[in-house]
Amino acid sequence: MRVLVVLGLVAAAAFQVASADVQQQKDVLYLLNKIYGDIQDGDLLATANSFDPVGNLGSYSDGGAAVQKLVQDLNDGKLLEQKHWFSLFNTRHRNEALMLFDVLIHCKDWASFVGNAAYFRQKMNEGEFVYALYVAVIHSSLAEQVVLPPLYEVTPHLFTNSEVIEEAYRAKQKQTPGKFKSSFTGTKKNPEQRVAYFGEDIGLNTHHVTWHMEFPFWWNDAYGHHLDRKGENFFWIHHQLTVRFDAERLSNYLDPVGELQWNKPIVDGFAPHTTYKYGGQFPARPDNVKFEDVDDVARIRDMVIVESRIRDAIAHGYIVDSEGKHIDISNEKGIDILGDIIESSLYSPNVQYYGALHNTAHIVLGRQGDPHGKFDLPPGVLEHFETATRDPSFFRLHKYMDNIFKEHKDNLPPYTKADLEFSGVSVTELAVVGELETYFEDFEYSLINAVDDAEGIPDVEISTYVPRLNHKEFTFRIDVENGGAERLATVRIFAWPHKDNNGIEYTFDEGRWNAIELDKFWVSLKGGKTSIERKSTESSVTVPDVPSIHDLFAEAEAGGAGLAKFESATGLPNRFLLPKGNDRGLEFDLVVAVTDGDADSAVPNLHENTEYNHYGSHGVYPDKRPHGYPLDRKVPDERVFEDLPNFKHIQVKVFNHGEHIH
Ligand SMILES: [Cu+2]
Repeated sequence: MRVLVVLGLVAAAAFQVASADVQQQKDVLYLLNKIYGDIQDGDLLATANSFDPVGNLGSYSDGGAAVQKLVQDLNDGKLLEQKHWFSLFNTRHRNEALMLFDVLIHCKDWASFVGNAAYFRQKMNEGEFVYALYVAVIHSSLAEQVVLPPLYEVTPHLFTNSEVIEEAYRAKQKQTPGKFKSSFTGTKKNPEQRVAYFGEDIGLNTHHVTWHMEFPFWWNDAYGHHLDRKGENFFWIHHQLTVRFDAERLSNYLDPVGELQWNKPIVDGFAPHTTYKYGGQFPARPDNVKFEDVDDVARIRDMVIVESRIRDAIAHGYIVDSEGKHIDISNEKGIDILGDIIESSLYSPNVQYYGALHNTAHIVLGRQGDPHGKFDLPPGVLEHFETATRDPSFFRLHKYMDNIFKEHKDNLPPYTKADLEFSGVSVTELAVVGELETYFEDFEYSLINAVDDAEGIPDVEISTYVPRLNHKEFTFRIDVENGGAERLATVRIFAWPHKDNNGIEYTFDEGRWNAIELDKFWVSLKGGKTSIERKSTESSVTVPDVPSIHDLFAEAEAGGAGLAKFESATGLPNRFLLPKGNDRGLEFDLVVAVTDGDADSAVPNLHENTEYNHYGSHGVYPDKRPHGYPLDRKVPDERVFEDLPNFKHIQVKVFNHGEHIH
């Protein structure tokens, strides 16, 4: 189970984690290390060679239906060959990867899980295998404590640029260790390059792809569990990416990103400088390309029609399901249904009518370099969750969808003071201890898995280092006065840019839609004053960096006790908590809302069990308020918030003085 753990201020002691099963941990590392060659562990390789997937059908909870199907296709030579690119958005590739996932998720014990994984690793396409194993480890109850290695070390091609990959090959050939600098794509002539550190950040890419593995659009509850609030989560994670991108742009004196429009040119081109392990370079797209229909995928006019059906549903306040029944969406659950529809996922109540706006748009946009397949190019960066955010048009696309979600949220009645009050509770002080300051640092990771192995040629150390954003540690100090008896409170912290790029102040209503979620946690308020000190390192919306494959092996050897905190990799990297800011100090509105924890909680005994499943996909999400609450709805009159004692609003600045730690 991938849960993001937050230790509330009151219940740290009540929390226990089981440490990983060392053998399982090592098995998964060996399965994912050096995926383009044989398994490097002798025992596991022997298992791969001797395992018979259909030898014991009793070891599958589906009686072996999935494994028989996969073995049949394998024996009939139906499966995609090895050493070929893989894309989840390619129907055939996805179906095959999911056939393996279907086998793994139905394994009743680890021996059969690892036996199948090892067996099919040797025979199936490597990309399909990696994808299937990741989602199986994330979702199988057999692998709850296993920490998955960082994807940028497993498939480095998708995370770094072609120049660095070439140097890595040369180093291996010449048998000389090398450490190569990765640079962000493009030149200073392209203003978009100022924010490339965001879209090309390996941690951001890992966050994005991991989220999509945690909440796959192809998920079917028959696999064993329901993904709580999946559609709403889809909205929220992409909304947060969108507002963060705009904050990065403002930090770098750029206007917020404009939304993509089907009838207008795609303003910014993109040259990915990224290469497939097998399949050549990722295709480029010049500036100002006009949308063209993509053969066998979609016509642009169909995209426009699907968009207008969705917006029609929002205007009506209901959607029509596949049986013609009306489902009301003009309530707080509506966002979840809309998310399912827009993505779309298998949870969509009517995919026939509302289409798959997001998924299709990713392919359509990814193919604009070769819409008719004339040049036989591989898929574009937008057709992989690992690489999508590299292309600035990703953010245009998501701004476009975010604005559709906003239409829905704006249709809901604004919260009243009575809705938001937490009677007797007031926030008397909100302050930041320490300066809000970001800097760049070099981060090094191994490229050993990028290069080919050959008999008799030993490995040499090959790595790359890349600048990445980080921030100095700081602490929020929040003083809360409770006029009543002891009670549970939810503390929600957000920040939004104070001004646009022209120096014009955002209104409260504009600002709150751009709010970046910084933290959310529960605390027990005693009668009288409680002083809360919440450290930046504790933020529940972020996760720590997962250790390298090398360190994960070492941790596993040492017993695996230190691994529990890395089980969930679904949040934003903690070092990415703050937008970059700038030398003058980018002004932000910092707000805290302290609301009734008992009324907010979706699970009992929240204060005693503060396991907080922020982006994780198992079980019920503990906060029953909509994501973004209480700033998710229109605020026609900001006095509602100004007069709210349990809400506090201050101005802060985020600095970046050009510091770079090498
Ligand atoms: Cu996404």
